[in-house]
Parts: sequence; C-alpha cells; structure tokens
Amino acid sequence: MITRRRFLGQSALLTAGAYAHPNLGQTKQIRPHVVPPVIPNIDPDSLTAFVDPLPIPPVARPVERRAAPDGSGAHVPYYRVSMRAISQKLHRDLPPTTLWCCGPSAPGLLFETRGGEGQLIEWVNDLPAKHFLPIDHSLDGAGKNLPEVRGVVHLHGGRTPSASDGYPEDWYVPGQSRTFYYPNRQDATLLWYHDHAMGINRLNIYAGLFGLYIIRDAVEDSLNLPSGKYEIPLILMDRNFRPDGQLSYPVSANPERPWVPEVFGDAQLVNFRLRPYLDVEPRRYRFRILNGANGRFYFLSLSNGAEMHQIGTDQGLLPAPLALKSLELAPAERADVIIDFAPFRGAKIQLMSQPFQLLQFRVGSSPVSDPSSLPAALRPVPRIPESSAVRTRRLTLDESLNMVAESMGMLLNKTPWRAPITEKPVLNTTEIWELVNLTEDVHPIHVHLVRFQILDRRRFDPFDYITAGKLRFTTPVIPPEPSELGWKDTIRAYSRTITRIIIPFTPYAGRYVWHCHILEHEDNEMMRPFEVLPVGSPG
Ligand SMILES: [Cu+2]
Repeated sequence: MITRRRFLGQSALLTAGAYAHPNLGQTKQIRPHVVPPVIPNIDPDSLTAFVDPLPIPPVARPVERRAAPDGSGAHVPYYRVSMRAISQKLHRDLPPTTLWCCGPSAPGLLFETRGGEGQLIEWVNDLPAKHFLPIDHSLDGAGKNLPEVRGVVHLHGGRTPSASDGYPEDWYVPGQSRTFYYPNRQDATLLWYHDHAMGINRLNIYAGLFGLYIIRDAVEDSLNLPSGKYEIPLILMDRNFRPDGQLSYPVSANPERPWVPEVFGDAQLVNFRLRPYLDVEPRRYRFRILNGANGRFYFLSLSNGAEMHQIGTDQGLLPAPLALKSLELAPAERADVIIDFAPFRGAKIQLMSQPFQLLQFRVGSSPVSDPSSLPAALRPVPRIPESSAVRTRRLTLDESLNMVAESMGMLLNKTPWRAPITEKPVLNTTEIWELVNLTEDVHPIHVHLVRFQILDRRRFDPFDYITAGKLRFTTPVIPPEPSELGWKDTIRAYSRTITRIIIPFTPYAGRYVWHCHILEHEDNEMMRPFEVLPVGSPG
C-alpha cells in the first residue's frame, strides 16, 4: 500500500548520493540495507594518493583470420580471450587482490577495430569452480541447483546478431567457450564488453570481467583528434577492500538473501588502480571514459576548474564539441572528452567526482608542439522526427519495498523476467518508449542492439499515477541536455520523471534484453527480454 506519506517519508532513508539535474532538481538514492563487514573495510584515505601510474589496457591481438559466419566469404580477425582468476596489486601499499579478468591482467584486453570490419572472439571460461563473492540463491537464475561460476559476454552498445549478443541465460561454465561474431557495422565509438550471466552479473563485473572495445572510422580519422599515446582510456570504478587487499562486496542482514539494492565502493579506482597519476604533456589529450561502476554515478570535473570539451557520447561523436566544467556519467555511460593541458605547464590537476579525487594529471613543464585539432564540427546527428515512430510504449520503472521501506527489488513495467515477451518491435521500424520512473532512484536504462535518441523529460506526480492512473505533470517539458544530443544506448531515467526516447529497431531481428544498468537492479528483475520481429510482421 503506497501512501503519500510513504513517498515523503522515504526522505529519511536517503543517502548523501544526491543527483543534480539542471532542470529536474535533486533526486536521491535509497540507502542500501547493508550490514557492516565483521572486519571493517580499508579506509582508502589511509592509502597514499597518486603513487601508482595509471595502467593502460593492453590491446588484444588476433590469433589468426577465419571465415566470417555471415556468408560474405570475408576472412576476419579471430581472437581467443581467456576469462581467468588473476592476482594483482591495485595500489602500492595494498596486498595483491584476486580479480577475474578478460585477459592476462586488469584492465582486461582492449579491442581496436574499424566500422564494418567484423571480428570473431572466442570467450573462454577458464574461471575457478567456486565463486568468491556472495551469491544470492534466491534471485531468479541463481538457484542452488545451478553451477556457481557461470559467464557469458555481452558487447555493450554493439549492433550484434542475437546469437552473439550474450543472452543472460546462455551462460556457460568453466572449461567451456563460445565464439561470438561482431560485425561492427556502426559508427566509431567506445563500447565495452562485460559479463551478463543471469543473477550473478553484478558479482562477475565487480570481480573484473569487463573491458573496452573501440570502433574507429574514416569520419573520426578526418578530424585530427589527439591519438596514439595522447588518447587515453579511463575506466571509472569503485570498490571496497578488506584489510588483506581482497574485494569486499556488501551483504544484507539476511544470509539467505544477501542481495543489496545498491553498491558504492569507498575506494575510487581508475583502470583498476586506486587514485593513480598520469604524466601528461602540456597539449591536448583525448580521454575515452567509461563509468564501469556497479551503481555509482560520477560527476566529473577538474580540480583547477578548467574546461573540458566533450566530443562524443555512448554511440559516437557529438555534432560539435561541448565545453563543460562538469560531466555526469551514470553506470555504463561513456564520454569522449578532450582536455587541453597547454595552459597548465608544471601543474598537478586532479580529476574529481564531487569530493572524490579519482586521478592526478602531472603536466610537464616544457612546452611541446601540438599538431592535433579540436574541430568546430564533428559528426552530424540528424534528429529523428517523432512522426517517424509507428508506436509509443509506456513502460514503468517500479520498486517494491518491505515493511521497513527497504528495497526488495525493482521491475520494468511491473513484469518479472520470466513473463512472456511483451515488447515486440518490428525490424526497421521506429518506436517511442516512455520510461515512467515511479521510484526514488535514477535508473540508467540500456537497450541492447540499438542506438537511440532522447526526445525529452518531464516530471510528474507518481502518487497520482499509482493511485489513480493519472499523469499529472509538475514541470514543463525539459529538452535533452546538450551532452545527450548524440546517439545513446543508455539513458538516465530520473526519479518521478517520464523520459522519452525514440528508437529505430535495426539492423537485426531476434531476441535481446533491455535493463537497468545499476547491476544490483538488473540482477534482481529489473531486466526484460524483447524481440525484434522480422520485416512485415504484424506489429
Ligand atoms: Cu535501476
């Protein structure tokens, strides 16, 4: 039973993790009902900041070339990636940490490819038989009857045929592998690959099973952006550590149901190092940034207040560079950012997220020449007319609470994972999805296969909606933020807000999923299948 008082009373449970939106005001997250560990986690402030250099992910090398499975007769690079347990130091003064990794070290292998050039990747499960993080066997797809260690890789943002998309139930166990085909017929951008196994993917990703995947193309080549050693991938992530250096994942008070609704690490890591540093020359750099955290939102800024220029978002380049001093990134969102260090010779500048120091840039003191550019125009992103949509779906984001207002789980459209597929767009048609967020959380919603655009947002009164089915708006229509005017694959659905996105369903028919990218939500029912029907199907 939802009362207006319950809505208001939740403010007592809110954490300091407040989310600012320029037009939507503050929305907040509900405090996870986490039990403190018996031995307290390491206080990351006890570890000296900026003593370790930023690691750069190693680039994957193909084993050979093999025939593409699309019948084209083309031979494409074939990679073999071992998912395995490793032990690695994440800070100078921290003992080595056990991680699960896609490749020999963390961060996992970085894939570099070009638009239209397909590749085959064999993902080999070489993991141990036992999991080292707390499985909740009460979650759907994580029952005690199933093997503890399971994995399946999804390429986030990839336009991938269904059979290679990493459906959550298509997991496999140690000793097995799957070879997936990635056609890469899409614009230059930064994608990322990560585990997607049903009911445990929050644990597998926390353990380290993810990495970056860069697609390049001629448009990007023509822009003369900083490249080579001046293009740096940054994976933002937070973790908790036990005093012995091992990962600590929070649990609830119920040993039969250890799931917690959200995880925030005390320790801030970039590329699997606690608060590292990066020596830079006084010139332009291009940073390819991923929010790889389970649940943390980042609000990036530079400690000296300097401007950054965002040039791209999830699915590629923006129409034009966007000067900004603060950049919000929800879990799974990416940003392509240029920072010019030329005015800051000899300075030390921290990359911040609100009070947290993430990374220190140490700018060289000798002047250098900088042949790179920051062009005024990047890549046109024509707006999709609303009139092109053949259908509008209204889909709610829901949360269930127990008697003491602790979260029991989230749902999409009040429908559990196991229910029959309800969203069946037809291939090569365009739909509008209205994400009606009835919860107190911001949910980053990701739709597999497609790229989409945000139309607008508008706040409403969820009490009236839940009790009377009435949509009473409390603000005017709010246009997308400038940084959202590129192609997206993950969108922030703010609390008590309808977020409208327009989605061309292309280029493949088949079964996919859409879900919240707060991984604890995704693992507890905030995920649904959808099916793209073949051309000509009745919609
Ligand atoms: Cu969520």
